[in-house]
Amino acid sequence: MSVSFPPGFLWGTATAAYQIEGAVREGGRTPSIWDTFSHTPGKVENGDTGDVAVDHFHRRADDVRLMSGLGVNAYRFSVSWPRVQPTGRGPAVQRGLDFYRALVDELLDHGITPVLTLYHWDLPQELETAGGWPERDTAYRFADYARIVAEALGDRVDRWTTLNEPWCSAFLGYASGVHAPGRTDPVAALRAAHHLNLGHGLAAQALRTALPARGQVSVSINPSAVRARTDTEADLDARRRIDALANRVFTDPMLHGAYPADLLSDTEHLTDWSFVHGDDPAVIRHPLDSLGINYYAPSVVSAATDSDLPPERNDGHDGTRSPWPGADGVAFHQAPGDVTDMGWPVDPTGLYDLLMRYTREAPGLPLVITENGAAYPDKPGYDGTVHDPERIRYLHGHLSAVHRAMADGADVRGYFLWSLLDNFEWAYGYGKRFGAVYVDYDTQARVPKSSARWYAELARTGVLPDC
Ligand code: IFM
Repeated sequence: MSVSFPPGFLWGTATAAYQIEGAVREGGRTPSIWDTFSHTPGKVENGDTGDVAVDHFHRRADDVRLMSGLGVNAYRFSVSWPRVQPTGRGPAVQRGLDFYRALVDELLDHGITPVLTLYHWDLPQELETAGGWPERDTAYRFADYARIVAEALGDRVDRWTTLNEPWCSAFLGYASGVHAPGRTDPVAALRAAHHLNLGHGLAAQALRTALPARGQVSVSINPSAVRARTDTEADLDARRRIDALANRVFTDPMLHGAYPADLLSDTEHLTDWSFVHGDDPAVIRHPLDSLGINYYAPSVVSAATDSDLPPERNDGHDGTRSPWPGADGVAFHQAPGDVTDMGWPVDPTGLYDLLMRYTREAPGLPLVITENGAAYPDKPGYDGTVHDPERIRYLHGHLSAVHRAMADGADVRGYFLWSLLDNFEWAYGYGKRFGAVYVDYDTQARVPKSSARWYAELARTGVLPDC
């Protein structure tokens, strides 16, 4: 049976600056932590970097036309901090702001709503050299940068997101080290998590001050749908611990103004959390206009037994450093069923569960799926077309879960397919393709896959057909 989404639902695609722009040395841009990291041998598969990426910096207008052809009504992109404020301090570089102003104007000319993310992981390297997110000052620098971008674009962008997936910035960046800046210090990761939260709250305040009344403020988290392998007390406790580190470390201060007591006690052997100052939780709990949820796959955990591997997130990395400070004794397991090219299980029920969880936890707060999608090893056929039926099945399953959650009371306002284009997939380089549009990395030619046409029809009609 086909199902319909309400009129006004946002049907979008999403990207991030470092993953698509390239042009890393143009217009006064200076290196971000991802430039440094990707140029460090052994950090990114195949030695890939974002130097050229998919050349969106030069192909911006064509990419907007491409989106318009797909019929989407919204586009989520991120601003590169080192492109607009190269050292992370001081005045903005006009050429950097002009790029985003032109992008936004082209989107608006095509009837596409811009949804702007301020931070999708590309911290100016100079701020990392000064200590990065483990240092409190970075949160204040982020709020200044938010003000600069809001003053420049607030007259034409209504939807603002502070951070994208602060879990990845804090725990993959500073604990497991598989993301930039590649540090492996669990205490630095907890400090980073707090300063990202603080930066979010301070930036949200700065946005409210700088934006017209219609401006909307949000944050995109990647909550984990954590499942216990069994319902033994030990496995349920493993789930509680990972839920604290994956989810509540961000959502408790953001939504409720306090860190979870169990998180503080689970990590007390590492830190006394004295880096949280008196008013910080109140600053972090800035009222939001919506909550962005990025979802790909659930996690299955248990109490570790002797035969289990060290606690790693099921993300395809086989590094031995854990991204989970204080969660020794927890093991991760592969969920059963199909997997994507990332090795991530395909399980839309995790998305349903998360939508219902935040519906209960934050009544009245609208939800937006700000990322969902899958990587598959897509290749053009003999006639140059690219068929990706697995991606259509993945999207269909997840959108059915969104619809079911809405029928059960979740106030979901939009869905953003990750990603518009194949692009630089962080530590995996260009080997993993998430795009609805195929990119030939030799010629930069764009070829909409069959999923792009399928999604265009959905965006046009709002009707999810039977699959
Ligand atoms: O490519 C990333 C994106 O930058 C953040 N969310 C997950 C995506 C797929 O790994």
